[in-house]
Amino acid sequence: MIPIFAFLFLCYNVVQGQFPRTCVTEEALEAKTCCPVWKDRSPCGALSGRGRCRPSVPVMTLQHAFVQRRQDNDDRLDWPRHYFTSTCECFRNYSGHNCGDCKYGYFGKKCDHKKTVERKEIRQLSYLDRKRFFGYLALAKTTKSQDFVILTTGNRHDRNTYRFVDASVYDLFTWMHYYSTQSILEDGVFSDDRNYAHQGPAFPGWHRLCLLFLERQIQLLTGDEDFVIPYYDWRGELNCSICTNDFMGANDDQGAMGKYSHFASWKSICSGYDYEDAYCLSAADECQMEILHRKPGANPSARKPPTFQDVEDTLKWRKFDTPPYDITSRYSFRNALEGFMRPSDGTTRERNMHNLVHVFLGGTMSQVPISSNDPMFLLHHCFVDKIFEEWLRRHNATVDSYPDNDVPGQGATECSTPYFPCYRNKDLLNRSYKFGYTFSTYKRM
Ligand code: KOJ
Ligand code: ZN
Repeated sequence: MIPIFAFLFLCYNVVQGQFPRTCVTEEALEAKTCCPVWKDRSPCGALSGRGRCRPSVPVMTLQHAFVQRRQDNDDRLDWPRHYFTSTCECFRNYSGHNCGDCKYGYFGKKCDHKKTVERKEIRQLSYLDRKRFFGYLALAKTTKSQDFVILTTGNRHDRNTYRFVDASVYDLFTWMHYYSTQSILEDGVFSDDRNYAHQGPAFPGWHRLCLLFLERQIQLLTGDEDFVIPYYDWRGELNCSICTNDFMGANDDQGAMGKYSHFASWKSICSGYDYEDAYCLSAADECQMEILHRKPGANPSARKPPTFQDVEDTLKWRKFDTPPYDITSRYSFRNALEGFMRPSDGTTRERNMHNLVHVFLGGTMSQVPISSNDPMFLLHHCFVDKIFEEWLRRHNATVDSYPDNDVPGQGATECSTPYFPCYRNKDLLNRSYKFGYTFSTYKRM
């Protein structure tokens, strides 16, 4: 059950963008400052040497010049400067919107202990661990986020219509994906082939960060510091073998999630939403939030997930990404992984890899703005992240493998949208142990 107040809000209006709760007061918005006070009563824990409040650095790219010319073009460009020009910069291993948490991969009062957890294939989890995973997800779906709120507006260019509302921890995560996938307004035109999380070099890192974000939120919610998201190794699957009620849930012939599945009562936020200039008003319509849907293998153009060979072919591309850094990029690891290009020849446009799995699973998962409503999204992207990690390792890649580019929101030094604090897109090209996790080996029968 969604807490009643959040539920009521969701019924009327809905939203996007996660914002630290303490940064949406009139004063903070007016001052464009998001430097929440930490336990020591100083902004960003400055008195304790955890961080400081500082003007966020503008990104000096072509795009930035464009932002300056047209401040109101798109609220997400040059994130988070449309909302906040001053944010926390955290020192040492401190992190979080108020420097009150540790960087991914660290723990302890002083954040000076390194932690490494192992992400496993869902079929490698013990019965108990699997049940725990579903229990944690249920809790995340129904517990209000303490730290963040989301922004609802019928007109994203009119600040007077902004409303910040509560959301559950899981819905907050879903919204962040929704928010970053909405078309970008450029020169007065909404461009479908640009967004902040896909169709460009930010794709692997953006999704890495979204998993880390939810994983951490669930760790904080449950007190289980070792919680990790499992992955789904879909290579060579002939059907979705984890789409059973013991695992990710079975669906009926219409695609509706079966009543004995773990997610039978889950409702999708923002489903059916199709207004370009507003963020997600679907729930304004009598709370018509849909249940989750899936139809694995039903789409004739996506009967099966990618093969072992597709994954091997993807891994061989040495260049992380290539101009023009979009869905037409050739010989690009990112474009092969994302699935706009045939992995074997690096040139033919076809649906494969990540995109193919979304469409293969069908229903909620196949619609970009709402796909993250289905927890299958977590398992799928966790495996995509495992492939990304394998590529980083095989090619000895570093942050410098990330290309300089002018794709809005995807510049090397731009902040990944809409995260707090700032994670530069290029910095996500680090090995996963730096972020505190590794992957199990998994041999399929
Ligand atoms: C959903 C997504 C995505 C791609 C597709 C299919 O989230 O990234 O569906 O192209
Ligand atoms: Zn996505």
